[in-house]
Amino acid sequence: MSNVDKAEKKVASKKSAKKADAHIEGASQIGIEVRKEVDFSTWYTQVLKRSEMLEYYEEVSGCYIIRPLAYNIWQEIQNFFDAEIKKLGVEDTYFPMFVSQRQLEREKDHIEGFAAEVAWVTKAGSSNIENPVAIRPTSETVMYPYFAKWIRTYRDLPLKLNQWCNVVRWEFKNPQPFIRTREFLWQEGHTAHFTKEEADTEVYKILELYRQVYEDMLAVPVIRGIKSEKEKFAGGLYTTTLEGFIPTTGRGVQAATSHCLGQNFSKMFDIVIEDPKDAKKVHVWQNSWGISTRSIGVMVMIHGDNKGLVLPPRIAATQVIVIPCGITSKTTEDDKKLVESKVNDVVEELKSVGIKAKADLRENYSPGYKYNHWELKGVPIRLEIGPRDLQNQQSLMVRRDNGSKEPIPLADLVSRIPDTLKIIQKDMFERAKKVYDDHVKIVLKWEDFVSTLDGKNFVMIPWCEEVSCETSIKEKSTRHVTKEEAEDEKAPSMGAKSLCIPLEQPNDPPIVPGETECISCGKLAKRYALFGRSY
Ligand code: 87F
Repeated sequence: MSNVDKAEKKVASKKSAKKADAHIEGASQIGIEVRKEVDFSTWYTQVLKRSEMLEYYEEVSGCYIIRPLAYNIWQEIQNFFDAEIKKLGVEDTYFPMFVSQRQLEREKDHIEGFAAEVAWVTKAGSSNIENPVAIRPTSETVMYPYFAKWIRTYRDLPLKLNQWCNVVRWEFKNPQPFIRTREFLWQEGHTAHFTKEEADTEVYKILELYRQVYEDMLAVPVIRGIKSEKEKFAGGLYTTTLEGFIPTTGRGVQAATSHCLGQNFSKMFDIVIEDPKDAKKVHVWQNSWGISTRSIGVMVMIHGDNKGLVLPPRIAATQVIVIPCGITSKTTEDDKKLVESKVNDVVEELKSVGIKAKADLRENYSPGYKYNHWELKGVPIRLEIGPRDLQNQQSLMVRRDNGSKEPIPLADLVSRIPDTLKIIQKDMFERAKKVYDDHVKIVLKWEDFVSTLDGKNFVMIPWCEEVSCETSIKEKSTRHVTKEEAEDEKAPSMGAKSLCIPLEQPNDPPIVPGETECISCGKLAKRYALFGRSY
């Protein structure tokens, strides 16, 4: 049995042990049967599968089928981000997915530590391929030989390319849909600049766009920061990052990264131009940046509840579902027709003002069944219209995010629905932001570090920023437990990593240069750093 198969077996046995207390009483056949708070990983897969976002691909472990409901979210992200980078002068491109061993290993720092995850094509039919090719885990080594060819003079700069593609990283840690998968979708941007300043500016512009994807589209709060020396992309100069937080598990998740590669790759790949001033060869400054389908998983983990998905309006394929109700055996055929035609009218009216509305006029399902169905799928607003509503010229509006119900005059729907969608978007973000903020704890002495972490928190500490100190923090916060205990989310064993050095530094208390000490090693602290257990 492979490592991965074993890991999957373990997860399955853990699930059955937990099942008893996780079970949701009276959960309908189509709904979610386990509580998010009790058995998070079963809850997560149930939500994804039953909402029809995703299907397990039985053939290859760690691979999943992204179904239309989820793929649509990816397309929303693509549409927004692609339009924004076009404004920055970035052009879309497509490079081959195969890379030769010679190119892949050209930049040693970069591949070191990643090599074990690279998948290789070694056979064609039954014969061995003489020079096996790797499947791209990222495309620096695919693209940069061609940057060297295309960049000759400063007039060829800046070169700004992006590709939307799949990448393969053959992970052996527990796979999780969207969060850790062997193949995933992303965009990778690769740019070359004449000056460091220009590269720096772009790194932060891209980071800001990633922030907008998470916070403004997915309603997922993130902390912006710089990676430590230990956690940065080894092939680069510095790495900026967005760090998310999953409150249910207390774990962090890297949401997107924007790297300044400095001149490391341009030196390795010989990407040079002549300085217009003195005709000397100068190496270009490079950046690379990426955001992936992991973002969908983070959104589901944060907003989903015990009824299923909760989608932020901005990325929901269906924003409003209109359902006829109150039709009984006593309702006349004419009244039923009236209700149905009003349902259709409302949908058309909402569509005409740009709302993604749909009617559920299925005959063979009760209104209650339909409510559960669309709640499971996370549709932000449900409108109920029945014979009595028609008499009163109103409709009942039900919010998915907080369950609140409010009758709305039919004549007001075209103004109230767009407003309410905006309010839902804002409320979802603000609720999640408050939870995140409440779980970031400033810790000023080492004795409080592990216990604060164990309380499912991130820990913000005055830190010396040294690699050896980070290694020691990880070691000191790793609980040495038995195998069985380690499987249990309630007995965390994983050590803490530095997640980032936040761009927005706390100032209460401030770091006093030459005075404030690192809480782990006692050397002088440079800045506050965010530590946590992470995915
Ligand atoms: C796995 C195998 C081989 C990450 C890997 O972050 C190589 C790598 O280079 C690897 N996993 N990385 C770092 C990727 C850096 C960078 N590439 C462009 C990004 C964003 C997009």
